[in-house]
Amino acid sequence: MKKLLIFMIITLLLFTACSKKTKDTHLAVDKDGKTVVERYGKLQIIGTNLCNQAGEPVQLRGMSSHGLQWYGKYANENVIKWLRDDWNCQLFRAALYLREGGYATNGALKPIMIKSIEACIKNGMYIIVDWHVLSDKDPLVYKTKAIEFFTEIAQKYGSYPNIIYEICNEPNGKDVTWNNNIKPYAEEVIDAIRQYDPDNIIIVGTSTWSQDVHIAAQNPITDQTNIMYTLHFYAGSHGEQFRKRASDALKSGLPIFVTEWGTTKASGDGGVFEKETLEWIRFLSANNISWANWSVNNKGEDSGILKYNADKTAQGGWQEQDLSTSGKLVRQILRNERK
Ligand code: DCB
Repeated sequence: MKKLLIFMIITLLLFTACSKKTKDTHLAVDKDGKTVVERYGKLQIIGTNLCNQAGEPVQLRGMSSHGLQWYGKYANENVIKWLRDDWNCQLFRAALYLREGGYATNGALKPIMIKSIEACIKNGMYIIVDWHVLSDKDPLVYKTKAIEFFTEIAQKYGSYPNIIYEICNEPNGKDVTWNNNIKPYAEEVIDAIRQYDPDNIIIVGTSTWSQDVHIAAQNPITDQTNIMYTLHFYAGSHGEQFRKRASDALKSGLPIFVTEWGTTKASGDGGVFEKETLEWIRFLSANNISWANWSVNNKGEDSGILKYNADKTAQGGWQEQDLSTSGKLVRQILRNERK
């Protein structure tokens, strides 16, 4: 009887310890009011794991903005704090497009990026500074601009543990290869960042809209530390084949960060794929792969977290009825209400 009692007490203690740990790892702010950046500090890569300053593996989760040229109104302090406190976001990704009215022709987007960075620093969140290569396809097209931009960001903010650089969102096109375009571009941009920021995480996109981690794994960047590689997926278009790519890449030593994923088809529209989304979420959690969901907007596309034209003020504080089907699902996932 006594033995049974002791056994039960030990089991209970172990269970409480474990569940506490799982919960803590996903909190934007813990019960003592400590932010994720206060708890984790400077990030680092050990093996294929993203780790905190103490060397323990961590998984970071949060939301991506849509293109700042269209939805930069959401990249403000109130929305970012709301996403931290109500959505339990540990990170925010600010998507600086080059084309489609982006930074290549619109320098006024830089202050919006700066505002996002400063809001995340103030709120103890990580910020992914996303150089959103997309319709430009080849990252080499804007290499000089990228070097200039990232040098400035590294100089100003490289000493903050909050900063994560994503230097090349989704290179694509049949002539844009990892070996000839992306890797040479990445090496130069990384060198520029490292002059001022020796150790914050730098994430590199992969070919075919950041789907080809298996190709990057054959020829990774060497002589650099704290480098990760991007895999993007849309749950309605990409499934088991991509998860296998990710597992194989991890096995071969490639650290992976899913800087963008959606609950929809690859177009960002076409319905919400709940079952497929949850399958992905379980995979990412099991492998400690960090992620950002696409995206914060009220354009009316299915991957947007707000309903068409909902939320006119862009200050956060959204009600359930303002959220899209995707918004409701992703919020529940982030709040640890769905697994
Ligand atoms: C990526 C891009 C992202 C794009 C989403 C959804 O592109 F990184 O910028 O977002 O995935 O497609 C969409 C927005 C739309 C906007 C459009 C163009 O949601 O509102 O009009 O960007 O700015 C992908 C990802 C995968 C594939 C193709 C694209 N794919 N793509 O597998 O074919 O061509 O944009």
